Amino acid sequence: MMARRFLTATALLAGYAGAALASPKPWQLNMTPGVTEMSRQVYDLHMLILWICVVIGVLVFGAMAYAMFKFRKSKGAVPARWSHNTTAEIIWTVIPVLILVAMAWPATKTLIEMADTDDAELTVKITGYQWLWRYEYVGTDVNFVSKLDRDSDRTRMLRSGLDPAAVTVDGENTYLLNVDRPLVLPTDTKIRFVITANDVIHSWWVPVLGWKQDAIPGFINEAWTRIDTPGTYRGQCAELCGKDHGFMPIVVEAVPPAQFAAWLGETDAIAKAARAAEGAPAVAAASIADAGASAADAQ
Ligand SMILES: [Cu+2]
Repeated sequence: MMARRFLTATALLAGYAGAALASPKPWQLNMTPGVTEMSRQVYDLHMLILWICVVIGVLVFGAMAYAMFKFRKSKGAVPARWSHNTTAEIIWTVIPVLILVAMAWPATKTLIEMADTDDAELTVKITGYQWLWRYEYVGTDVNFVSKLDRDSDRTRMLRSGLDPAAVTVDGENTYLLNVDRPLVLPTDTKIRFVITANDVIHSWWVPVLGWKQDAIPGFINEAWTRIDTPGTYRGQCAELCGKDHGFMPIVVEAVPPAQFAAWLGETDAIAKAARAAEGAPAVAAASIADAGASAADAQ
């Protein structure tokens, strides 16, 4: 496949060998191929269409440059007098139509696949708020908010005197890119997202997944992913949603399915204990207080 060859060539040029580009790097010029089959299809489309545009650009601007140089007035060129040529008009109508169809065909195929949320093994509801995200694992009690981490939040304050470069995780600068509680997801699992908002329009965007989806109050939008590679993937709200729009990052922690099942089971048990503690009568509250306290710690 031609697009795949372009992808490989670009990958080699960029100097990485198949490894997932988890975060954009300084001076990175191109988009990320991502960590899902769908994001790679999107990347391939992007490269295919980029190269089609490059070829068209070279042909059109090349022809213009040649004509301007070859038939310039100082060489005594005389302009042609005809104003209508049916053959030329048919050619310059039919060729662009063929090019558009050639681009629309793979793009439509990808869009249809992108919209197909059937047979998902896990559903996560995402709600955008000013200015944080809520994640609910449908069918469990796991339901938490994820907001800008404390380090970034303190540093961003006016005249905090703190150094943004000092906000790091594992040596990576995560200023305004880290959250207190990441969205934990399993790899190799079809995950369906239902996305909405509580106040204004937000947009949930993690570039390595290959799409972004608007979070609109009163509407439920859908999207899905199947992540290949475990890792920490970062994103941000991509819809101008108010004064702290720039301070609502997204972090996805993709872990192997077994590790995810363990995490979900444990977190669900804590959430259920906390709920039981809330609803418990006063006499029983003392015995459950410990469970509640540990649940609060875990939050
Ligand atoms: Cu937002």
